[in-house]
Amino acid sequence: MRSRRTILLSGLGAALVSMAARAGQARRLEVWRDAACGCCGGWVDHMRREGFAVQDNVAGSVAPARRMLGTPPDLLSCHAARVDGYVLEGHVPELALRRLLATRPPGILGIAVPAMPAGTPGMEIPGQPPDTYDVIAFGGRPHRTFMRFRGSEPA
Ligand SMILES: [Cu+2]
Repeated sequence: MRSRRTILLSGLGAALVSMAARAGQARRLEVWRDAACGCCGGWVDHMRREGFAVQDNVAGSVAPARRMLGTPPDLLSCHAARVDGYVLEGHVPELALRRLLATRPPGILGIAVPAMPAGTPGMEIPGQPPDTYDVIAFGGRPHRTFMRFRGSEPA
């Protein structure tokens, strides 16, 4: 039988290993946005704060990147991104991305927050209450709601 001390130490070891894994594999995120988009920069800052190593591609148009990624034209917002093989569109909260990466539901190409709801990460508008909005999963048919948020919190 393992002693209490051994169990405590192995628990600590596991925690250290997972911390090291997280620090070592700064998750890489590629973004495509146009230079004039202020709220896109706000979203990039949000993702950097959450620990993503962001490769920020500023382009005259996001359309070629969307064609390359296969972003559905009915879910457009202001910027496109790719993380770990998944396609993102718009002000997707990090929490929704984290759930996608942890659960990897079959048949999903990516997630999107169409348009630009107020209160999404990078779209905080002083004095305006956050909208309630859906994060949409695409890739299957039809699109479906992946998570619902109000501002940056699940609703
Ligand atoms: Cu935006």
